[in-house]
Amino acid sequence: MPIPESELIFNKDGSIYHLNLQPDHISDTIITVGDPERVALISEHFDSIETKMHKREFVSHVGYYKGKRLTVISTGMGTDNIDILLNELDALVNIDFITREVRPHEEHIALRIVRVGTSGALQADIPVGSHLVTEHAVGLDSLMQFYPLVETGLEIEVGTGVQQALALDYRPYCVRGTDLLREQLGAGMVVGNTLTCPGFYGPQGRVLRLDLRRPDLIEQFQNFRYQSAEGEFRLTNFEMETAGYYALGRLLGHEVVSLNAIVANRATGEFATNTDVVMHDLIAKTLERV
Ligand code: R1P
Ligand code: URA
Repeated sequence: MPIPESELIFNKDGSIYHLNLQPDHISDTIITVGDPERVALISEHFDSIETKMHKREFVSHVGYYKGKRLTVISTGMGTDNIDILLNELDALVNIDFITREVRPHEEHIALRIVRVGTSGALQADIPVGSHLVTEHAVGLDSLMQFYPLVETGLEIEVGTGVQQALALDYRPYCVRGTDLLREQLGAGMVVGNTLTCPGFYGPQGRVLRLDLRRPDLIEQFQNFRYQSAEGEFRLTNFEMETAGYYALGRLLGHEVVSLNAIVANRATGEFATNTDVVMHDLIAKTLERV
């Protein structure tokens, strides 16, 4: 059955609605960033750039790095944008734009998607300036209220534990990322469990002029522990997209990894004075390994 025009939306040039890209624009390996200005910081290392596109916060550069075709796309902030990003990237490779039909299972293309973003550490032993690769992502956002995500026993138990620890009236979702990609891209980095928050201030326990409903939120995040057969589980850092990536990656059949430049530490109260250098080094590692 063809997907209706109101659901799979094309622009006049045949590109997909928000990303503004056509199927032959993208490569199988995609680096994603939150900040649109970070796209050029990555593509400036390319040998050549074949396509530049932008619409809203989605800026895309496609080109070659040491002979390998790469796409870099910015997403802006939040898992609502990751819903758009993952669904539209998947459509570019797994839906026939002429017939509007999903390609057969045997023709499924699995993309490799590498998020390169900033993040705040929750634990004192993860210093600002370090690089962290996400093993499990825990989503406090509502995105998975709308998809039939299948979680493992451990993932459900961690989500239930976080729900109880924070006395939430919903169970956060928890997803372990792709092991192979984490080992390849995250070699030598801190391996952590990332909390994805639906905001930067209140949902990350920051107080400017507004009081919080949960004044001890940061302590609750920091003190959360879950004992499993694999050892002790703790939350190491937070940001605003990773759980959406990991959950939609699993649902759509794409390999995803989140690499985090730790720019803040909420246990010590520090913020990095050299965020540009921390991000530059993470970009260099990513390009060498991808
Ligand atoms: C908040 O400042 C933003 O920074 C982090 C958060 O996830 C959020 O998007 O990631 P990026 O640096 O990739 O945007
Ligand atoms: N990004 C976030 O979402 N939180 C931080 O503390 C730092 C970067």
